[in-house]
Amino acid sequence: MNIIRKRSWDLPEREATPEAVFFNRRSVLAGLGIAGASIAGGAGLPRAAFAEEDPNAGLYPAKRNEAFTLDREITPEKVTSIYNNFYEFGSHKQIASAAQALKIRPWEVKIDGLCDNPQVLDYDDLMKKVSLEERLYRFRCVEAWAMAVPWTGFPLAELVRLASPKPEAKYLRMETFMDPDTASGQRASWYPWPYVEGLTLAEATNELAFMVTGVYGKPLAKQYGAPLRLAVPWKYGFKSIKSIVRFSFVEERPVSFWEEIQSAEYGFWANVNPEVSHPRWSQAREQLLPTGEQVPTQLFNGYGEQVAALYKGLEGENLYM
Ligand SMILES: Nc1nc2c(c(=O)[nH]1)N[C@H]1C(S)=C(S)[C@@H](COP(=O)(O)O)O[C@H]1N2
Ligand SMILES: [Mo]
Repeated sequence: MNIIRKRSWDLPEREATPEAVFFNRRSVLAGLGIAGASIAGGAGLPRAAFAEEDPNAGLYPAKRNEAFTLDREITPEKVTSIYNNFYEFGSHKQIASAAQALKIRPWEVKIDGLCDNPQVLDYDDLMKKVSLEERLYRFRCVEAWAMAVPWTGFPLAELVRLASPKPEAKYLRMETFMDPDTASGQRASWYPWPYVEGLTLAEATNELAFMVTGVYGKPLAKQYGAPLRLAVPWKYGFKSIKSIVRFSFVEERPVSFWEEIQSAEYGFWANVNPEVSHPRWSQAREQLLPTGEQVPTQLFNGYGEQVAALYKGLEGENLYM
């Protein structure tokens, strides 16, 4: 399954977008089987996943917010916890063990840029300022695999409120940690590390934009982007940046990680739309993990009622890639 990596340095395009090559029903099932054979049960997580004391463990499980329901089954934890995209730990899906090297305590979160309350916060202190809830969200990767996950967290709007952005702030730029010693993927210098993503402030304060701190009723395991990752379920998965260390309020539109690598294929907006194909494949259908069952893709991943109004007047933009 590593065939696409063996000449990586002369394959910038394929290396940048391996999921389409990687994803087919057989490879997913084989991947799950191989990873499954090496673990001792439980949720499928290596023992190290529980090694660090978590002072917030008592906050889980948080009460479910019934406003966020699903049209499909929750994807089992034993599936989603061993099939992850986290390039900091490798350009394939079996990064769960490698990701356990990430040290998430202490974890500083910096809030800066055009805001009245710039600050550096310890993650555990941030947790005291917010209230957690559980939401069931669909998730759709740009490469057409999909899952449904019970995230725990708080609205991104709460963090924006803490910062109190100035009127000139138009975008929220988010950045992942940078630590090539623990994240071997970051030693690959052809990628524009650290991982960056951005939203307009209107998107960041939409009720659906969610800061994730837990999943399946527990603190977030590292492979999902502990201790703090984004979930924007109406956008393709690459917008949902993991292991965030910095939030900056800025006037100019940030250039995100994948956009910088391949702007013709991964744009800033990246809203899910079955009718707008990726340059190399159709987005009309998606494949549910882990069976590969094909289901029709929905506009805004089914969240149009909450988010369609955000894009009025922006029809001239590439909203769907
Ligand atoms: N920092 C960082 N965030 C990231 C990525 C990544 O490689 N690094 N991959 C993105 C992509 S392409 C997807 S599909 C989702 C995968 O999230 P999951 O592993 O929890 O399913 O994370 C997104 N966030
Ligand atoms: Mo993705």
